[in-house]
Amino acid sequence: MSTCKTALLGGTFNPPHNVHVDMVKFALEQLHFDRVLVFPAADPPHKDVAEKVSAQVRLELTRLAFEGIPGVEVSDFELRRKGKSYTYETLRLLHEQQGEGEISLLMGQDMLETTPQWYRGEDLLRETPIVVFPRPQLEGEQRDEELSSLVEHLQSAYRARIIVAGFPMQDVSSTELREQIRKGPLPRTVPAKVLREVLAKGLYGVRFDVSRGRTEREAELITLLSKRLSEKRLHHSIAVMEEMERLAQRYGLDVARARIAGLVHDCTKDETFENQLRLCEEFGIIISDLERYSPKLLHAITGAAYARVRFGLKDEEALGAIRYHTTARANMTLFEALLYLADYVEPLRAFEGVEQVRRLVDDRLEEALLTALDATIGELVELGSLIHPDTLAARNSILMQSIKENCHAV
Ligand code: DGI
Ligand code: FE
Ligand code: FE
Repeated sequence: MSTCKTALLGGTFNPPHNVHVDMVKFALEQLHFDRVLVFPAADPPHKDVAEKVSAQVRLELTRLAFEGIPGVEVSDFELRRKGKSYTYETLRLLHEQQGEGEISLLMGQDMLETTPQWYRGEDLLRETPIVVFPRPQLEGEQRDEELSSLVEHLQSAYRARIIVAGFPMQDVSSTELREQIRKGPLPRTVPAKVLREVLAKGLYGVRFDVSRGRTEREAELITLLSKRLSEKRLHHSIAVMEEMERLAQRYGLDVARARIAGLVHDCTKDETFENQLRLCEEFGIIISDLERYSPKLLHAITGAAYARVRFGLKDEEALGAIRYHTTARANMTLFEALLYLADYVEPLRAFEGVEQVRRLVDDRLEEALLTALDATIGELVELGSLIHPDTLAARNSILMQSIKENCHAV
């Protein structure tokens, strides 16, 4: 018989978000479960799941959210079941299928409060170990006591076996997430792969077209860009525009100007190498040898000129930020740094290391920049690519800045 330590997380997952992922990772890494079964709920027979996202689609989104995390199985068990999916019944059927191994339930504090009222809830509490994730503590609130008295009560009334996870379950409202997806700024708290699928399927009423522009000027630019960029690149550009808004608010930059820079930053990205060279000639840009051998770098240089000449963009700071958005440079302005980072962390980005920079970007700008530059340089070395001196100078200038600060402190 298997003695595998299993946990189960059920939910609607409409959409799945990072709190779900973090709870599951915590169970695997800190509580040493061997596996976590994730069970998206079936469509309830008499009422629509919000926004009519079918169980099959929620299952697909949930699979994307947990993809690549060893030990997680996203299961269509609930979807294949006939009748109502009472947790007690689900557990009973699972035990029938797989024999002895114990299955614990993962849940948030809110759910634990209502468990005794569930279908056969008292039996469930007697038979099933539970891991409860506490509500985040608000300043001055006595949540801890509330939770411990609830746990004590359930233990003495039902001999429930309850573990309180040392990891709070942030309050995330799915309704708000869907609203943010629809209206922007795109949330950072939904995995990028999930967001991309939501966009591809147009779920939750999301549209990534002119309607995403907030002013006539933005709408006009989106129309122009949609003729020059692939759909994927246009989505990225709109996501950078919205990320710029978030960062501009955070760091006191003009939001309207920041959004425009984000929107147009990659306006020549989809041009061929020949066209890039033609644009350089047309705009009188002289490029270095190194730039000629690093075609990926040209779009930042031609993009700034194109935005100035063809889009009539007059904001010199924004144009400068576009010019250096790929390589960065020494002693960047705040505008330049924010565009470089918005491009790196926008919510549709899914590459390795992006989460680390996302965690830093709101509070530790320099560290975020340094981490992003280090990762890029590391990757370029790995690929055997050329490294532009501006990229190295950017990194060096941040390091020298922090050395200077440390020296003053001594
Ligand atoms: O245009 P995006 O894809 O949104 O992003 P980007 O403008 O930052 O371009 C990213 C690419 O540019 C990525 O493949 C890494 C590459 N890159 C960044 N700095 C350098 C660089 N490539 C070379 N050869 N040298 C650099 O210094
Ligand atoms: Fe770019
Ligand atoms: Fe970009």
